[in-house]
Amino acid sequence: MAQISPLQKARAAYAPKLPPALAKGAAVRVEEGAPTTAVADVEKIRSIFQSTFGSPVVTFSAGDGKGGKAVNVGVILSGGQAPGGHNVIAGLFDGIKSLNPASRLFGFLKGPDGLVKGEVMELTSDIIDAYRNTGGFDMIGSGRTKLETDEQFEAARANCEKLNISALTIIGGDDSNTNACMLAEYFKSHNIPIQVVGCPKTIDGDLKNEWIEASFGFDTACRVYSELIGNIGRDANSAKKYWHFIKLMGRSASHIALECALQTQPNVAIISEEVAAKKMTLGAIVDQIAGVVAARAKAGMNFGVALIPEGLIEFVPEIKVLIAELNDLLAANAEAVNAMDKAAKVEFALSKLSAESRAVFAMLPNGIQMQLCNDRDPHGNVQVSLIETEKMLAEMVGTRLKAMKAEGTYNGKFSTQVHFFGYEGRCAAPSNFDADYCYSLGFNAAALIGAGKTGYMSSVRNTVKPASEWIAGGIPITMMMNIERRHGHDKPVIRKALVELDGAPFRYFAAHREAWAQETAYVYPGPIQYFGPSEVCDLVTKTLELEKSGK
Ligand code: FBP
Repeated sequence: MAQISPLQKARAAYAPKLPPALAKGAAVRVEEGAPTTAVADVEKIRSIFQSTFGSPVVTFSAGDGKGGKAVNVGVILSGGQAPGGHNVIAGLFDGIKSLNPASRLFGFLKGPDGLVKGEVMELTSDIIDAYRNTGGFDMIGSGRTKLETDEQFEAARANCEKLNISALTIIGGDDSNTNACMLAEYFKSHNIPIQVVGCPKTIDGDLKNEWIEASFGFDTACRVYSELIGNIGRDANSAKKYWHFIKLMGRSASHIALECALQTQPNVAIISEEVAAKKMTLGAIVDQIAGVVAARAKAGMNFGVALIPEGLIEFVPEIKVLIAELNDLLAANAEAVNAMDKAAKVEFALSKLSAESRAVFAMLPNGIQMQLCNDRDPHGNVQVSLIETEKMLAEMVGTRLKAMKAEGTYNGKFSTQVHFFGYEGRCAAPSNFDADYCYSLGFNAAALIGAGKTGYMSSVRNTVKPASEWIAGGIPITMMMNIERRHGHDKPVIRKALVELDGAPFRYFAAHREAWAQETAYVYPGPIQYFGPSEVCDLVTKTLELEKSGK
């Protein structure tokens, strides 16, 4: 093992907490609820998932401590990194060993690709111990390959059979758990005795519902970004000469931007879901920010902090329509487009788009046009982390302020600094919350395997309370599915949980944002604390706190 820091050394000794149902091991008592349905497009989802659709929600209570037969389990990390992935694997390892010490865990390498290609390593206790409570996915790597063809499923079966693997755990976000659901359905409908269980991962925080209170990694990533935003707020208020435009990760939903706003109280935070609901044009967003800049300038404050969600561009109504057209266009002409250089792709798009979308596309800076024509990821998503929305908005606000100066409605100075916080937070050492939550999700996945479940997602609830009150169980993945358009086709996918404008976190933000715009009310959350008093070490996100406050 490479040299480790004093913090890593001390952190390795941290013993994550478990819900009481798992305290005696992963052989649990299972209580089954009523049959379930899908969030939307019920009949289509039922017809695609004929073998797994409708399974009940299950809740666990502590068993008698007696395990069962040994199992060989495969594990995959899928999609973007999120703090705590190693603890899910450690929890899964300890969980299957509690079922039977002869159980074995195999890690498929580099994501779903490893499952298809049969690239795999056994995860023994010395490997697991070296990664406990660490950030990163480097134990086995990750990838974004989409599992959807029968050939891939057959290759997965053959690779599992070689190692006598009877259960797979897929640790991933909405797209990866959609993969897990497809695979579970394929195995069950073909009488292949391999269970598939998912674990909810993504810093984006958009894989959540009544049963999945948070996706892991959201807590840690938001704390890392909030620390940096807090530092920048201090710098802005010290130098008093820059407006900082900070883009925050989150491919689609604005949960990260909202949580960071709640933690740090910036002058501006754009929430994409509000932009879509109010049908705000790009011009309206620019006007809103310019208005805050002008008001602060009038009060003698030519500085500020603005948070921009990474996914914003896809929520601006006219750009959303444009992207949907571009997606279909690029998918339908993939071969020809792949052979073009960036400038030719832009020309091609301009020549084929509808008149409305062409006008919108033509208005965008050339750099953004090129970025919108970039390849989609394997799941058909625009790679928004590559689109420099923060730069675009800073420039557009500058242009608007110049016009306002000419009209006599603004008389300040506007200098900008742009930042993008994304990759900085994805591999941080998990906070206590994520360390405990992830370990519990993994251990709980072992309990689902022990209970013979397939097509389920590991669910640990009541997480605003201490772990001694957490509730363990599982929910059928089909319950979260609907039909969406991807790569020019209708596909079954897990529905993303977007920021709810009538939810408590957004309402709290909306009630305070005017004051935060006018005043300099920055909060400095500081770095994640791993050791010390519980009130600074064992926090939950403001989002979760407000969601569960019942307000
Ligand atoms: P997941 O949904 O797979 O967890 O990924 C989240 C994310 O970090 C997004 O916030 C971001 O847009 C994207 O991954 C970046 O992808 P990549 O790592 O491929 O650059």
